[in-house]
Amino acid sequence: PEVVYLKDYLPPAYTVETTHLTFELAPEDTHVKATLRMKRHPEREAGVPLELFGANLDLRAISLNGEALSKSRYRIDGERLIIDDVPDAFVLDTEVVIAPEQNTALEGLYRSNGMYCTQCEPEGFRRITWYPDRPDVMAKFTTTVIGDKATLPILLSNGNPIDQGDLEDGRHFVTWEDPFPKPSYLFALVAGQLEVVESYFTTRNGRTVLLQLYVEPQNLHKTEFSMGALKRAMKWDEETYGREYDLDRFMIVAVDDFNMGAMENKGLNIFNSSAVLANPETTIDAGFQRIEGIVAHEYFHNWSGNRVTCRDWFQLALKEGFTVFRDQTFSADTNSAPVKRIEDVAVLRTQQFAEDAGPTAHPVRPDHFIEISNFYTLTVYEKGAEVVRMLRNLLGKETFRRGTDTYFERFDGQAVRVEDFVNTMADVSGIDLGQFMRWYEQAGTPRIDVAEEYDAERQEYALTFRQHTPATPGQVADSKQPLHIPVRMGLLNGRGNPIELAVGNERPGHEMVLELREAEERIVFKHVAEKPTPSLLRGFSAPVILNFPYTREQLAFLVKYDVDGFNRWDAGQRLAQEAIFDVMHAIQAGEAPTLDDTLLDVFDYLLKTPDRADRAVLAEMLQLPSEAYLAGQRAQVDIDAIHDARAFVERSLAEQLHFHWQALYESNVTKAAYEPSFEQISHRALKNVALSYLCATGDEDALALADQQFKTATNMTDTRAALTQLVHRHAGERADAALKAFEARWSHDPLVMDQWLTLQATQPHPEALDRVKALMAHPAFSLRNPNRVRALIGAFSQHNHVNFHRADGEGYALLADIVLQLNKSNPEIAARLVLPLTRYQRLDEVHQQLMRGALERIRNQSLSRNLYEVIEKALA
Ligand code: B3K
Ligand code: ZN
Repeated sequence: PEVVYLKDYLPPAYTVETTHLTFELAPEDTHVKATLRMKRHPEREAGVPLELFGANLDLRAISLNGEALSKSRYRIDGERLIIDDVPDAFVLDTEVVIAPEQNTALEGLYRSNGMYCTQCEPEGFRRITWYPDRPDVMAKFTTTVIGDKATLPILLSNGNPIDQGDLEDGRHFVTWEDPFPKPSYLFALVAGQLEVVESYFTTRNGRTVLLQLYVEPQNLHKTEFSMGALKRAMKWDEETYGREYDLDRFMIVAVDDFNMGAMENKGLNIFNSSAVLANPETTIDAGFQRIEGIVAHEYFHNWSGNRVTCRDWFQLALKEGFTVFRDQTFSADTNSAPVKRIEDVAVLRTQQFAEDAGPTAHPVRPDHFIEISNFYTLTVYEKGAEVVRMLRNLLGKETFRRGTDTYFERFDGQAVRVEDFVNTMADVSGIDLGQFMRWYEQAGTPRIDVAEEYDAERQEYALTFRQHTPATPGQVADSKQPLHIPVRMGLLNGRGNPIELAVGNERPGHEMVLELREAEERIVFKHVAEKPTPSLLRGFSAPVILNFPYTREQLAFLVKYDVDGFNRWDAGQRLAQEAIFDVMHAIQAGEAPTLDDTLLDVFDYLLKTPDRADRAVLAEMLQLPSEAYLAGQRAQVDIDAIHDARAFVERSLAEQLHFHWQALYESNVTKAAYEPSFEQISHRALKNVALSYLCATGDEDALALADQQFKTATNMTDTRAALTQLVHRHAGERADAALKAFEARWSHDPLVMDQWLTLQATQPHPEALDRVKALMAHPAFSLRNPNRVRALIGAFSQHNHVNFHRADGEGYALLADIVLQLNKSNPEIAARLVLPLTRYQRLDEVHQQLMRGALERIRNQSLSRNLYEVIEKALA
């Protein structure tokens, strides 16, 4: 397959001014007519051949300026159609036939439950018609959709409806016009039997926007929350970024079969139903919060992505990193800021750091690809958001806002590069961000080792920071340059109070942002009367691994006294990690493990002094680091030992603090009617953390309590938490009966059954693999639907380490089998699903062999471009 390089970028030889499309919808033979008014790009010379992209298209007619083109005038080479001889300005007409019903890849135009819908980012539009399908070609679209009136009463596309009417044979049509020039990846079409929920939003300039949420009739009771979230997002973007909505209507459609979470098509967002439909009976608290974030994310793209878009797909993080940052801060402002930060950092450190450490590591802005769909990654999205956050840390909130205002103003209506964003920030702030650009170009997670010295005589405290970034594929360690890193920090004295900082002539107060630029830097704090405890990298001010040789007493001290909520949590996690690794070493040495006293004291303190943290933060602090996170901290990973050690610590805390867990449970039971409010969510989180510890003992009383909660719960959060305990603690009869009852009640709702699949797939008991295999034959499962695949197979391979990594290799074999099936039907999902198999580098020889064996078995088949790229990297 062809490799595409950033350095080869050339502007398109011809651009499109207007695009007129007509769709005659039919499952097996949809006719698509396109009329493109094109002209030569001013920067390209005359006479260059015209290049269009297409895939799986049956070309029926093609003409230039009204004259049909004979076969000798053009050629088709793979995904390209080339016309050698075109004038400087011309009209190109084509007609193609496509088969939405056969489209299982879910890219382009496809059918989902009888509904027609599209997914065009990044290169799906070429499965609809021949087109210069690249984001730097922006055209005004007019789209006529024709379909059967009885079965397709709703016909949607981007922009505003400008015409509609009945046709013969029971068909009707609607014509849509989008006044904003856009790249083809933002095109959308929807047709089906849909119900609509409507509301209004008045913008700050007094314009009224019609808000429409289209769903299948059975989902009408799940729309209220998203509509509210959309309005909150619209208001927040006006207040926080000065961004106002620009069309008369904003439409969201919920679709069952969807590869990703959602898509920001101009004026017509298409959502995976799992990312928009919510109801207290069917959706857990975390689900509500996820939905709120995704609704906001897609809405925010209207400016960061649509009004200002990407020049080429290497710039993907320009829109994704920025928009993730925007949705993270929106959620932080709407709910609990420290909890949101804790959750985002946990994802980053567990999953993105693992990506950075594995064979598919790449810079935030990659410089080459085979299949761009493989680059919708944690690195582009989550690390991309961290890079934008660092810019805000460096500039300060107000200057950052001036920067975003200037960016939107300067580049409105254009397709631009990461440099355009960063240079704007440099311009408005006067800060030199030349070195900062390395964050976009250099892959891998930087490490910072920090050493301290205290000189009591001179009352000076010095910190030495040494940074380096390990090698990643294609970038050797020697080529890695030092980065420009903001480290937010403070110092605490022995009573836990913040120390007034004095560095050189600067007096920044109790907290400052150090800007590291060199491989090694020493900072001296003056007038420090006693040896302090440093609180470093507050709020996780940079996406790095920072090591400071804290004693356990210091970590416990930070949990109690640090003013930074994130760092309090982080200190506790680090203490728990050390306690777990102590146990692991004891088990490995054949000694009897014991629970670390300091950790026990900290938990005792937290449970006795619950007001020291807000409830939601407390619920995070009481949870142990995940097995996946713990594995990421080891150079040599022993999956079973990590699992056993973590379980030992959990059980010890459960037993030794039994009385406290009981009290915590009881004091957080609420009688109030369910609301996804922050207040209630915190109570439920604490109650269910308590339930989990109670059940960790395996006590009959605790399992009876879970059973009772399961039977009496009035919302999915409590139901699912209880059922998870019954199944994961292997509560025998009780678990089986509860699973059956759940199935009987919810078999009609696929999004609820996804949760039923997931909690069985993630049970630590050795029967999990057989259970997963059996569930693949259950009516609730389907290999055709990405949500079902993620719920069962994705959950098993990502969140059930002990069973996925079974010593007999059966977990790997199962994943390889499924990946090979999906390779044919849905390559994008196959290439994502296979990733856990590529992370074998830190496992023992036996596991490595088994994993490579499974990958080689995949490589022996004929592979899609998506899977080919991932497998080649993994086996390189
Ligand atoms: N921009 C879309 C990405 C869809 C790409 C799928 N291959 C989702 C989002 O980030 O909002
Ligand atoms: Zn996005």
